[in-house]
Amino acid sequence: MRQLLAFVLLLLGAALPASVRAETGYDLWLRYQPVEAQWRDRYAALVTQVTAAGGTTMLVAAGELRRGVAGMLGYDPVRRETVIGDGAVVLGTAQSPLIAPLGLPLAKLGREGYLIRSAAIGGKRVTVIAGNAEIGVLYGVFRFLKLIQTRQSLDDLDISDAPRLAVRVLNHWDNLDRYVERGYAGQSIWDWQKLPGHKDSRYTDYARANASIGINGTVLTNVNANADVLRPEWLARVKALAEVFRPYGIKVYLTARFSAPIELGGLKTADPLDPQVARWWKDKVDEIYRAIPDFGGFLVKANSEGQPGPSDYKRTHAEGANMLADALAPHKGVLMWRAFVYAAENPDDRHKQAYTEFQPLDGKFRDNVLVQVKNGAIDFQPREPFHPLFGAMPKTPLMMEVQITKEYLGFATHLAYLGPLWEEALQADTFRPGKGSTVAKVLESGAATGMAGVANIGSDVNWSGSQFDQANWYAFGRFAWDPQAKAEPIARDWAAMTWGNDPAVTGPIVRMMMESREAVVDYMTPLGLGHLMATGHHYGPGPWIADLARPEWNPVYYHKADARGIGFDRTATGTNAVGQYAPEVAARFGDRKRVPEQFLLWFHHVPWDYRTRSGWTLWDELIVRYDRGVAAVEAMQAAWKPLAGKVDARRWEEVRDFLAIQRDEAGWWRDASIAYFQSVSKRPLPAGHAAPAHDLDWYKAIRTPYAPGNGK
Ligand code: BDP
Repeated sequence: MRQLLAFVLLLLGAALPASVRAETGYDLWLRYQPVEAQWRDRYAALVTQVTAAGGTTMLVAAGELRRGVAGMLGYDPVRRETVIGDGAVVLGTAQSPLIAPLGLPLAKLGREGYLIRSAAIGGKRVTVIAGNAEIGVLYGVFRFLKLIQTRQSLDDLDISDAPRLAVRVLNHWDNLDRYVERGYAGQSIWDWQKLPGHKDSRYTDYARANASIGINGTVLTNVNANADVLRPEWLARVKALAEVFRPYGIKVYLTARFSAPIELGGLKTADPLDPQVARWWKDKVDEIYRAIPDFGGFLVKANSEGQPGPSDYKRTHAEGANMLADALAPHKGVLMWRAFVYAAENPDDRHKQAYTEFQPLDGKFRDNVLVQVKNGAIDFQPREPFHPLFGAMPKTPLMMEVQITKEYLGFATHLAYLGPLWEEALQADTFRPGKGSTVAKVLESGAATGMAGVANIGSDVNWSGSQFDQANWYAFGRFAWDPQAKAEPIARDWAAMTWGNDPAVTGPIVRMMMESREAVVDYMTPLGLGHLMATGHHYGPGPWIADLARPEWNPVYYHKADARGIGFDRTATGTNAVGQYAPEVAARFGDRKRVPEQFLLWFHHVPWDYRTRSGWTLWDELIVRYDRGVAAVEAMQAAWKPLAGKVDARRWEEVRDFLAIQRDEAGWWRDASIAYFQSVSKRPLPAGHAAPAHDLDWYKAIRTPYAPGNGK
């Protein structure tokens, strides 16, 4: 009898309670699980059939709708007959015969926008999902499915949306041997060895996931990659991937190693002003477009961390970029040129170097160049002030680059939702040209616009190395679509789609997510500290490291702790990095009393007994923050525990285990940091705060030689 029951339950798989169903996370936020009975009938009445005609993207859109409805409502809405009935969902572009007569206000939505509207066609009550192009329809379908996934009403719909940025790209730091630099989710998903003969079905799921959040481009190769991907045999593989992605509105881009004309072309130079070099690139670009007519363009890391570039020939970044841009322009390709430059030989504050180099080049770049600027001036830290270049190059399109993969935030095992970090950067007021000129507005105002996210995607079954890291991929897409977006509603959407709609589940999950990034800041780099991670792999604390060749490789360069105090003086009495910001911002950051406390030590060297706003001494405040960070991780553990049985066991257990790892490592960060800073400050810990478990030498002796993502 029991066996029979088990068998029946197996047959009814979809109806099993969540706690019993094992999920891997492969389905991401597109799980399409059955909706509760009370919703099912309401939805089913409004999704009786799907009507669509068009090209491959329209087919994909209809296919996704069928898939979602099959999963969530339990039937296939496809009807062969063309007669429209009540409850039909009509997909089409502005020109579709069923849609054109409705005179929908599509014109202002651009090529990628969409409109979802409850309407009447031939006296029947229908829902129209329309765009100017088929890709808009696909985006609209994902939005429509999200309404069901998040249990919204489908009655009286009138939704229209369009992306606010044009180029919304993932940057994969993937090498051709499938090694992912700063990758914590396994190998590269690009299985080059089997391409172009075999196209893994995973490429399609990757494209679906990206299209569902509006990502429309992917740079397949690492910014530090060699030039090999530009060889004909590799371009054939790139072409195969481009074909998979095309129906999903995703363009393929490649990194272009600046010295490729030497390495592949046999030229003696890669000087951008040498006509032979320009010719080589033009021919190479033409060759790429013959294979991939909608190729997106190039991403270039030049004269940065040892990469070749125009400065090798005493040319400017603009001269280098423009030469490549000219090769791409006839094909409408874009060039993303990174502003992440700093030089070993340059003794100036690393914070200042990109601005110093790029700001004078404002207006000197071709129209199809986007200068790609990291959110902060140093390097993807848990918290950084916004990059001073935002707002400072009004004549140059700037795109913002963020890191989705958590190189400096505990890799895949630390739960850190990055939505709040990105919102903070995007909402920062540059005061250029005036008050209210947020970074988001700067991004939107360019003649060309975009946002790039360094991907956290790999061959792990859950794609991102952890369940919660999927939220960062998801949130990146949402912010690139709308830089004015807010982190919390994005977290709510993701949580509902990924873990189910029970408020007893989503409530705690969203709270965990919203507090998680601040927890990491507190236990790693409180009060504006930064770059204290151990050398190279950036895994775990190394604030004592002081013996590396280049000054800015050493954490001591960033915190400057001494007997007197701690912090980097970037005011006028120090490096005057504040001078690179608009005067209003400089005045605030430069004044110890006015600087947001979260940036205090980023801009100021502050005595240990300085009184913070809470009335503590700086030293005590630091300790309080470290402990607050650890306590926040414990609070996440406590919040997760009661969700056992409310979500599937397999994912629940993975999260439980990762939170335990995070708790241990938060403690490690706290203890090691306090042990070290105490050796400098020589101060006692405030009452009620425990001494580190071990002495400083114990922490210094910890080695993690095989930490992932750090080259080979
Ligand atoms: C740093 C990474 C390094 C990248 C570099 C970059 O440690 O692996 O190559 O950024 O953005 O954060 O180019």
